[in-house]
Amino acid sequence: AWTRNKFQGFQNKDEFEKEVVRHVETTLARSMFNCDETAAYSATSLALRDRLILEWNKTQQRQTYRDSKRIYYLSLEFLMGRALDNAMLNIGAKSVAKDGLNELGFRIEDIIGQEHDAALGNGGLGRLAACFLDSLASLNFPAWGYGLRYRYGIFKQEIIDGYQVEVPDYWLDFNPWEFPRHDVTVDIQFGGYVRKGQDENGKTIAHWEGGEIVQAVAYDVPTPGYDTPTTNNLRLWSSKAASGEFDFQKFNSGDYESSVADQQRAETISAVLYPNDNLDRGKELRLKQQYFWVAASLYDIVRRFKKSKRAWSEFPDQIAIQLNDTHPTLAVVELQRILVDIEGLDWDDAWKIVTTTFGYTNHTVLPEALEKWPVTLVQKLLPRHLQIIYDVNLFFLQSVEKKFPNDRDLLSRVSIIEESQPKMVRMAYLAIVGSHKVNGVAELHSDLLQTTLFKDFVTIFGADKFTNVTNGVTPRRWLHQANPRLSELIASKIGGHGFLKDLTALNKIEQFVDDKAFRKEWAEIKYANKVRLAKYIKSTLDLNVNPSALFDVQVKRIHEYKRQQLNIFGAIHRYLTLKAMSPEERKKQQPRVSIYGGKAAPGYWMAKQIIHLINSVGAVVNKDPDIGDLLKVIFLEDYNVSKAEMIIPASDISEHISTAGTEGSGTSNMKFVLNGGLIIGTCDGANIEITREIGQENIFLFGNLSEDVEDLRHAHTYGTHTIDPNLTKVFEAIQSGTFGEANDFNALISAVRDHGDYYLVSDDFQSYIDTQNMIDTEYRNQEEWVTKSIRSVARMGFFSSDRCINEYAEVIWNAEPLAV
Ligand code: 26W
Repeated sequence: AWTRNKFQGFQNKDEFEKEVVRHVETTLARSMFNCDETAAYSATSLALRDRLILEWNKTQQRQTYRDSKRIYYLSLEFLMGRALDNAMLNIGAKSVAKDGLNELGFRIEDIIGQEHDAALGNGGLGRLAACFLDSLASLNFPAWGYGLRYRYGIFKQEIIDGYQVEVPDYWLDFNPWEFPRHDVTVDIQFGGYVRKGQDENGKTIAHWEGGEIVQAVAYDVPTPGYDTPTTNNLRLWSSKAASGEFDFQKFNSGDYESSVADQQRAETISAVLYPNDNLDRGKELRLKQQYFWVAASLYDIVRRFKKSKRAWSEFPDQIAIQLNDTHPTLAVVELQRILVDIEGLDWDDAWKIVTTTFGYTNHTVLPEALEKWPVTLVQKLLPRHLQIIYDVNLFFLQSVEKKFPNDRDLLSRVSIIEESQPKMVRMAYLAIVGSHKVNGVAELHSDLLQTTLFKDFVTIFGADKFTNVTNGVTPRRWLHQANPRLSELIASKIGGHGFLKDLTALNKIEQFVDDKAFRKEWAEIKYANKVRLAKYIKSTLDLNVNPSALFDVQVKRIHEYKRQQLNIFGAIHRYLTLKAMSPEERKKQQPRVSIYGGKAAPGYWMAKQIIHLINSVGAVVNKDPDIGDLLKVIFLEDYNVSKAEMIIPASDISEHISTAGTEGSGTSNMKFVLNGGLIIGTCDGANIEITREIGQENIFLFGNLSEDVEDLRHAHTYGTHTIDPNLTKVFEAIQSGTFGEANDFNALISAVRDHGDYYLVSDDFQSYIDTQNMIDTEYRNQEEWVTKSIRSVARMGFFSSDRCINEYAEVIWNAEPLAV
């Protein structure tokens, strides 16, 4: 059996301090006398990093030597957050570091707080990828992540006069967690033309020639498992001009400007993360990013495979590649191109290898999120790939025709090429045809995929190709790191921290549900977390909130389908109701702090209006003397992973209130419950499975069901559409100028009243406010509330990303952990 601390960690705090001092004095070239918190953070990280890289090396050697099946997770987004705390916890060095830093005159929280988030993602999909890396390493799977090293991650959000303003997130000034691999480079081709030639046997082969070359450089980020000998790799590609710093020919001939311009054009590819979440804008640079990253990754994967000298037919036994949404779908085409054009395999043999290697995960059913690329654009950038796509489509449609003769409608419905004006490549269809398994991310979501979006493909390929893997979250970051006191309390009751590796062991705390001291401590921890958030609100917004009030939280990307507008309309209704009460009556009401956070895509005007409304309501409500502590409306600026770690443990109730059938899974719902918060939610995404696990008595569900949505929308458009009377009052208040310039909010109101209320805000409004009122009542019974909180946490074992990764490994990857 493996025991920790042989190679990882530090023997004691003196050894740790020595390393920190060494890095301050040598790597950073400073003296300990002027070592500030920034320098202390850098030196601490470098000391930790030294340990990680040793483990990384060993892991890589072991994985190469064993040569067992490897998993490659291709994702355009990895929302990693901060690395230092996670690294210390995972390698078991936190207490040594805490003591060591103390002796050097620092508090560990301050040092941890120095780190800039690695924010290479938008939201759910990117954070899921990060949780998966943690689980893959913690379960000892030989797995690599592949992504892009954006110079600018998701923008920073500032709120100015109640509106969102975007500020670039330049985060690479000093990043101790990455290792540049200037020796690992791949030349990536764009444009040019295809020339048909013949090989020595007279077989036609395609040569892709001309165009431009951009160089991909690898940057490696070690990702340590929790209490395991495995430190896996996240490889991020950065783009630069292929000819080095300058085109010297141009430079020498005096064309200095254009030689620099070439370099900048190349570097643009990995410059910035697209900030759209669930919206496909079809930008050329985005397609370039996708191919650049996919081609570099596949070259790397194939190069590693070829070292083993195995037959090509063994490729799928040795390699599983998972496509995180359709963003990496060109990988399917690229592998086929490598096998056929470069390695000389026959089309059918190659295609068999390709389709056995790939799996595709869909994360959304929103039509506006489904990627489509104009055929003309693909032709321009990737002429050979377009030919391959056409051939794949032809053979696929021929097989459909054979199975379902004379169904022209079916053929045009499932064609990878949409015969529209202009013609488009449907990436989801290409991903389905190019993979052996397709999964959704929660049961309802996977069912909807199979009965609606991908229905024809279920008919064609059979139901076996389609499956569900319900999302999960890593309990290391989302319980142990974010809520250390709760983690310790649980550990003290059930015999240690084993639950962090087998989350189902949480069920052992349910036997303590009546234990007085345990309950008291449980409630105190929640209160302390709320005090911490209240202090943060005071320091950033200069607002006093009462930590004893009910903290009601909705933090996620701002999107109409996630319905932050329902939440703020509900808060306005609450405000109006309180205003209409007598002072005596008001005294009987439950105080509440309504907390919002999240970014709007820069081009998503409606989402920005929602942010503005929230801030405008806050500006009025928060200083209304009639209201006082009874209601505060708070918008927290720049929601990100590290802020989530503070906010989530401080919630009493969190909101997961998407229109039924629209949220793939949701993962913050899992994080909130895991931290002892209850949730209000619709019957959507993973809320349904959370209910199944924790019991319907422990969750506040409301609203219309997914199966009713279509009829309701139909009725809005073709029947009579009456708006809920309470919501009408809310609209009247807004339009009478209660929250500032009334016209500012016309679009939010008319979306509901005049434009068909696509997201069913009015249909769900009464049910929503009734449920919120029920929450007020139940919250006053703190004993019952704590019971619900404990029971819920105890029953959350299913939602570990470890369970999720084990399911992927068994059902999709056919891969096993590497035992040591
Ligand atoms: C093409 C633009 C674009 C960019 C990102 C389209 C779609 C996306 C993502 C798929 C959006 C996303 O993050 N989806 C979320 O994925 C989570 C992880 O599975 C789920 O929990 C969320 O419900 C889903 O919205």
